[in-house]
Amino acid sequence: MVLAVITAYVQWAAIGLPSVPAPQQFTPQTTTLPYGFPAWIGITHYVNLLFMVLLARSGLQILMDHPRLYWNVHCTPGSEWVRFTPIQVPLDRLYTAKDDARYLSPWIGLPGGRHTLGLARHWHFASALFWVLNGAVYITLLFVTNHWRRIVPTSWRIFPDAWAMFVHYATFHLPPEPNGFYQYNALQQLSYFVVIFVLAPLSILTGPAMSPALVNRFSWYRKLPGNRQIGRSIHFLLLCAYVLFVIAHVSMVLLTGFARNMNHIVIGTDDLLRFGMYIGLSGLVILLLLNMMANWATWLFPRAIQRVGDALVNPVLRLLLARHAPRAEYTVEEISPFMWPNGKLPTSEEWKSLAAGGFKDYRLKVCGLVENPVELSLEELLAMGKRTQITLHHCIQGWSGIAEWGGLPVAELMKLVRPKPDVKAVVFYSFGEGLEGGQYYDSHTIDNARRPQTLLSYEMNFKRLTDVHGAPLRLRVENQLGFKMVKWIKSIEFVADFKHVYQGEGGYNSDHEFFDTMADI
Ligand SMILES: Nc1nc2c(c(=O)[nH]1)N[C@H]1C(S)=C(S)[C@@H](COP(=O)(O)O)O[C@H]1N2
Ligand SMILES: [Mo]
Repeated sequence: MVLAVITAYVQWAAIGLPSVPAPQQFTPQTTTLPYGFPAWIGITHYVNLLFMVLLARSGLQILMDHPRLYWNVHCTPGSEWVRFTPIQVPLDRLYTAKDDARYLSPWIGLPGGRHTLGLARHWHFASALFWVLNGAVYITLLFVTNHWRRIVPTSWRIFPDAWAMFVHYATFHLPPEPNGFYQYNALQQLSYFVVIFVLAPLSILTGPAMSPALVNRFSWYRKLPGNRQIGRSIHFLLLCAYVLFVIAHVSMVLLTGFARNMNHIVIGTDDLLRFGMYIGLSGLVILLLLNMMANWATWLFPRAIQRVGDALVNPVLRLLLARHAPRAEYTVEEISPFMWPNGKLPTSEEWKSLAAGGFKDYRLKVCGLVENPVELSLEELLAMGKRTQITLHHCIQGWSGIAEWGGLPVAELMKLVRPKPDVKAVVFYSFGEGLEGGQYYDSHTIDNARRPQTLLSYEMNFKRLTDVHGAPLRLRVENQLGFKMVKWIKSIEFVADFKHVYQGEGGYNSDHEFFDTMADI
């Protein structure tokens, strides 16, 4: 970018401004190409703006929950290429990923605040669905009505012509402009084309590159960007590209005849009256009000936002992601040198004295709707069969890491306890507490509990599980986000429905932080 501007100045200084093609004067009678702004363009344009703003604001809120971006998948502190926090991770004391979350002003973030990514995700995913839907309508109409010919370049001349325009703008000259009602200038056409047909698809592709259900099933998808963190970094850089585009776009709309341009896009007429301008500006006020309402609604009715978000997004997750069993595995060489810890170490006397005794007296209690409730010591669990796997952990906050896990498949435990036919979910209770106090727990569908890669893990990286990472027993459910992998497991309950467990949302974070009930992405 900087290089391009410098080159533009050098060209201007050395050989002067390049010539741009003289704009043709069209009238409806003299043009054979599609022209003007039918209502669907104006409508999809502003619907798009609304959802882009919601996506950007909620996306930034999610980013601030782990305000570091990496090119490597391990997320070792210090290896980030950019961080939005002044904090350097201390390595001499326990510093969790949740400690690392940053506050974001509600003027920027949706909903604003610190560690509000649960609610931000509802906005992000629901907006993403509507944004994609709106985009699909737009693209369809673009091709049905032939209006694509205004956007899609069909000659290589677009490049020299666009460069000539760029040299003008970059050196603060206004070249003669065609009337956008009939034709865009070359640079304008090229940038619209890139935003619509390059940036938007890349955003759509890099989002799911962060989904454990998708990339732990289809390794090729993860390899498209390279790894989860490259996908995440590109996803953010695309946001920066949109912001740059919007700045340039709005500046040009202002500079090249604001009233006329607003009439084009807002009411579809081609004249110099101020009508479109007033309606357009009121539209922006409405956009602002909608955003303020989104913030207020989220702070006042978080549970409702969670419900609506789940109702909109879960069917899509069920259709696209939830049915796949995870199976991706990594090599020993790929194991991460560092694994961010999360959660508070249990403080109860019960867990502490068990830990002090090397968990000799630990008994895992398995109860609920089962034919054979049991209490099992670690030795007994060890004797029931062991599976090892090297897998990629996806934290909801954004970081990831590869580790080896060894433990008893939950499916094996189910053979022993024999869940009754009406069991739909399995609840895992922890010795530890959540952030706001109260027992940490989470639940899984019986289908996910049964997956081959779902483990009650007592081994990490070929050693006994450490206290920080969940000793004596922690869960691995590789198609889910990390928050559902309960550490320091105390008991397991098979249930027909998790509605009666604590606040009834299916897990501590869903109860307290309004996290999604489905953690496939
Ligand atoms: N009991 C309990 N288990 C927990 C948590 C917690 O706070 N308490 N945090 C979860 C989250 S958000 C993640 S990302 C993983 C982190 O596992 P690790 O500390 O082994 O990396 O543990 C999960 N299990
Ligand atoms: Mo997490």
